[in-house]
This record gives sequence, C-alpha cells and structure tokens, in this order.
Amino acid sequence: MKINSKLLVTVDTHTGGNPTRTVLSGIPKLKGETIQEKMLDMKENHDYIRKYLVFPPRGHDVMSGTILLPPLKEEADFSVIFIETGGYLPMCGHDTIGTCTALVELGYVEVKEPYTSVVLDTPAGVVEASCKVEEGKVQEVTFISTDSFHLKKLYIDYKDFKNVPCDVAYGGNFYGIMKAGDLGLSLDVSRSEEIVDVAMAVRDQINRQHEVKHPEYPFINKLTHMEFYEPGDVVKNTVIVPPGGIDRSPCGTGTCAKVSTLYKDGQLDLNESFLHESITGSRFKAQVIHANQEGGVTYNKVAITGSAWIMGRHDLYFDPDDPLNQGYLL
Ligand code: PYC
Repeated sequence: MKINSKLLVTVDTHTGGNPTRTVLSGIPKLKGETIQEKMLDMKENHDYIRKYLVFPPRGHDVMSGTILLPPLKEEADFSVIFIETGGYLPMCGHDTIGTCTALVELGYVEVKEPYTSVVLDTPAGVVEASCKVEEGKVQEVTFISTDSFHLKKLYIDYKDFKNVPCDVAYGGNFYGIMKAGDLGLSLDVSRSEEIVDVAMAVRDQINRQHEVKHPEYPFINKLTHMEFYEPGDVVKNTVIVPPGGIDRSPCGTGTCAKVSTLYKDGQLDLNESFLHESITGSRFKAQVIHANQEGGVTYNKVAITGSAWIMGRHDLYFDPDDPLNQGYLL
C-alpha cells in the first residue's frame, strides 16, 4: 500500500435490510463550529469522501452512512453527518439505529444494561437514543425524533392520474406521502423500477410547482424523498431515496413524517402504537409522544423503535492515484 494512501475505518450495519457505513476514523478536520457548518464544509470541500464511501464499487444505490465526529454540543456523545448516494441528510433514522447499535456493541460508549443512552448531535437537532442491551448485544434501539410535522396537503395531476392527494411532511427530511394505488402502483418488489421512476418524476414535479421549506432551517428547502404506502393494520410502505433507490427498511424519518400526518388527521392518538412495514417485511414501531402547536403547525416528538445488526468492519484505503477513487453512479 502506498504510503500516501488515506485509511478510513468503518463499521457496517444493516437496519431492517438497509445499510449504514459508520466512519470511525480517517475524516480530515472539517471547518465550522456547528454540525450544520461542518456538514456544509464536507459538502463543499470534501464531497469526494462521501462518493468514495457510498458509490459503487464500495457502495450501491441505497448505501448510506454516518461520519462520526467528537461532540460539538455538551449534551451529545457524538456529532454526526449523514450521507447517502443522493447527498447529505439532516437526519436519518435507520442510520441512527445502525450507528447506535455499533457504538454500543463495540464499546464506543459506556454500556449499561438493560438500557444504554446514546445522544447524537445531528444537523436536524439533538437526537436521544435508548438502546436495550442484553449481555452486550443490542436488542433494539428507540430514538426520539427532532420536531416532526405535517407541512401541507397537495393534490397532484400525474399522467392519467388526476387530483391525487399527497401529504408533504417532515420527519428529519421532507417526504411526499401518497397511497401507492392512487398512482396505479402496488408495493411489490417486482415493480421496484417503476416505483422509483414514478416517485422521482412526482417529486421533481412537486419541487417545480410548490414551495417546500423548513420554517427554521434554510438549508432544508426541497422535497427529497417520496413515500408510497398501502393501508392496513400494519401499514406497508416504500421510501424512495434520491437519486433513485428503495429503502429496504421502513425508514425512520419517513415513519416520523407518516405518524405526524396520521396524528394531524386524527387517525392516531398520542402514545398510540403504529407499525410500519418495509417492502422487505422489516418493521419499525412508532408513536407520537409529545405534540406542540405553534403558528398553526403541530410539532411532534416521535419515538421510533427498530433493530440493527453489525455486518463487519472495513479498512478502506483511499488511493489518490486510483482513477475511480470517487466511485461511479450509473
Ligand atoms: O431511516 O430515516 C431513515 C432514512 C432516510 C433515508 C433512508 N433512510
């Protein structure tokens, strides 16, 4: 190995089938006093690292990960930047569950049984996670979301489908939530290409025609993810992540957006349990645990519970002479 190669050490987990590559070391010093500023510095000056980590040949279309940094807030154990093939996320639920599982099982935080607390400073705000631990193994992780809310209801014309309802809700990212059947879709793995194509077309149309803006964070200013669902006792969902992949998990922030919508519509009570099932059959449990009205918007704290598994560790060498060292996305 060349002496000038950089070494990035990662631990890889999956949460309900969706991967998280947690970067433990090897990241250059990022500029900024806050995690939002550091995320921006990484985006503007070190984006090659994200591409290197999540694009093929080291990643794939739904690869995502976390960059762990020393805590920038007193109450936090770590500050975290979330990355995926589409860019940077203010917050990610399946990554939170995956990273917390890795931090506890590998002893990066003080482990207490039966519950170990991990506090993450994320670009969307501070997230508290409680990990249920038995004999050193994390059974499940429950995290409390940053403020989640329903932004607006739209009615979309898409091809032959007219006046189709779409709830735009925020759970750490903005989601456009639509009933799959309203767009002639079913949440069947064999139709995944069609699901992705429709989702990205509808999302881009909404962004062209409507303003989607976080009231507090100016950098969260468009609809990034779509969420199709099929109703039932257990709601089946599929989140389509940019630039066009299907989340294998039920999607943590997407589930926060969904329960905020149900709560606003009076279809879910405070502390009522809600089950969300992904296209692969993996499940997250959710409940709105606190709701606060402000300026006509109901801001919710949502508790999300799910499980993750450690798959392995990587010593990844970044070779500056490798012509494909930033990977490629077809
Ligand atoms: O679990 O919040 C989530 C998430 C966002 C994008 C992919 N997964």
